[in-house]
This record gives sequence, structure tokens and C-alpha cells, in this order.
Amino acid sequence: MAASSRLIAMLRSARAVAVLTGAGVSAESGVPTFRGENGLWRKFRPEELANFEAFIRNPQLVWEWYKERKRVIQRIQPNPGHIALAELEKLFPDFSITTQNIDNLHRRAGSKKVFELHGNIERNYCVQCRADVSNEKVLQTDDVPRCEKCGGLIRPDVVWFGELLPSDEWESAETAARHADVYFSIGTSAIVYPAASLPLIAKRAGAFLVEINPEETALTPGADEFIEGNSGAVLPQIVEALKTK
Ligand code: BV8
Ligand code: ZN
Repeated sequence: MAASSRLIAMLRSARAVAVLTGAGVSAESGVPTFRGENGLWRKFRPEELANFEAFIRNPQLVWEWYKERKRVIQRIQPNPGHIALAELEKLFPDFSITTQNIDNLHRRAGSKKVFELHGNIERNYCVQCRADVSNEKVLQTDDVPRCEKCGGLIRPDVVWFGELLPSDEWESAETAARHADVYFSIGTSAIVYPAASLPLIAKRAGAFLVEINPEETALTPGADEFIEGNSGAVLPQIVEALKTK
């Protein structure tokens, strides 16, 4: 399904465009989503692994999961959807991406204004003294990585369930939602809060709300336009349509 001519016309006259992305935009790069049939780890739900209590109880298991994901992310490339979003940024005076993804693929695709609500898997820090620790250090050992400075536990710099989102990233994301003429929700099941409230904040503030997803989600009924399809196919079409006068 392609974007409607109404949406293309609206984008032509839009000043501020904001985007919320989820795991679906990285699916075509080979990063498994959380809740799809080939979900990240069938036997566990993310909520059971991605939380501090699970980490303290069994750091070895949680680190096994994150090291596996770090290795996947080191091997993959941004896909046409990420690249199209980096193209779109150049077409509007005010454009931003708010991502729930921790894979850093938007920045690697060339996007500049990216708010990372749930952290970044390429960063780690010591739970005790908060010293930053690189991925090469963390991937060197098969054991649970320990801080060279104080011996404390190292953890990935991601936001786990039950943890607060980084306030500056959240502030920027909320402001972008409030000011958007057009707000896109792309590749997210719209289940995880507070990220899932951003499209609703945008719509309430007057944005035209567009969802791009191969399946309907909790958000679909509230969207002004639902484009059924993969972001790697739909987004380049939108860029193409905007570039042809
Ligand atoms: C907080 C980082 C507050 C780690 C992640 C009960 C009810 C409501 C809420 C809660 C509740 N109990 C707890 C909560 C709050 C909780 C929450 O929302 N839980 C959910 C499960 C109900 N939220 C939190 O805990 C947040 N913190 O609320 O703190 C607080 C207040 C006071 C004091 C203390 C705390 C923190 C949430 C952050 C958790 N961290 N990730 C990691 O990644 O390892 S969340 C994790 O899920 C990822 O970030 C992921 O991005 C995110 C959301 O998933 P999606 O991105 O949507 O991915 P998903 O697989 O679900 O969907 C993929 C979609 O893509 C699908 O729709 C699919 O159709 C589509 N798709 C597939 N292929 C494509 C595609 N789309 C386009 N193109 C394709 N090719
Ligand atoms: Zn330390």
C-alpha cells in the first residue's frame, strides 16, 4: 500500500515532521523484533529479561542475551527505510526521529536529530561508579564484565522495564510530538509506555497521525492514515513522491 496523495500534499506544506520508530524499522536489516513470531527469544518475554531485578538475579543470562544482540548489530547495515528517513530529514525545516530502538542504525544511516528513548546497545556503564565501558571490553570476556576501576557490575546502557527514560531525550521527544504537523509511528506495536503515548500526544496537539506497519496495532484505530507495508518499501516511495514535483 502506498501513501495517499492527501498525505503527500500535506507533507509538501508541512514545516515540522516527527517520527517514532520501533523494532519493525530494523527488521529488514536482520534485527529480530520483540514480539513477532521469530521474536528475539521465544522462551522468554523481553519484560522478563530486560529488567534490573532479572539482571541482578542472573547477570550471566542477561549478558548472554545482550552479547548476542551486540554481535548481531555489529554485523548488520541500515536498510532502505533508515536511509529514506535520513533523506526525509533534509526535506523539512524541522524533522526529528524518536526511536525505541537501541541499535544505533538511524545515526549510522545519516539521521542527525535522533532521540534515543531506550538507550543504545553500543554503550555500557558500571552499576557502582557509572564509568563508561566500551563494547570491545565487554565482548572480550565470556564472564559477566566487571569494572576495572571498582570491580562493580557492568550493564548495557539501555532502559529496562521499570526504569525511567532519560529525561532530556523524553523532553525532546514530547516537544517534537507537540509541534509536529505530521507525526509518523513506524514499526512499533505501540505496547510499551511511555513511548506509545507520543503518537497520541501528537494527535491531540493537532498533528496528522500516520502509521506504517505490515499489521494493525493498538494505535491503528486512532491514526488518520494507516499504510500497510514494510518501512523499507513504503518510506523510499514517500521520498520519491516528495522529490518529483
Ligand atoms: C517506565 C530497551 C516508569 C531494552 C525496552 C502495565 C500496563 C502499562 C504499562 C506498564 C505496565 N507494567 C509496566 C508498565 C510500564 C512498562 C511497559 O510499558 N510495559 C509494557 C510491556 C506493558 N514500561 C516501562 O517499564 C518503561 N519505564 O514506565 O518507567 C516509572 C515510573 C516511576 C518510577 C519508575 C519507573 C521502560 C520501557 C523501556 C523498556 N525497554 N528496550 C532492550 O531493547 O533490550 S522496550 C523494547 O520494546 C524495545 O525498546 C522495543 O523497541 C520496545 C517496543 O517494542 P517495539 O519496538 O514496538 O517492537 P515490537 O516487536 O513490539 O513490534 C514490532 C512492530 O514492527 C510490530 O508491530 C510489527 O508488525 C512491525 N514490523 C515488523 N516488520 C516490519 C514492521 N514494521 C515496519 N516494517 C517492517 N519491515
Ligand atoms: Zn565501577
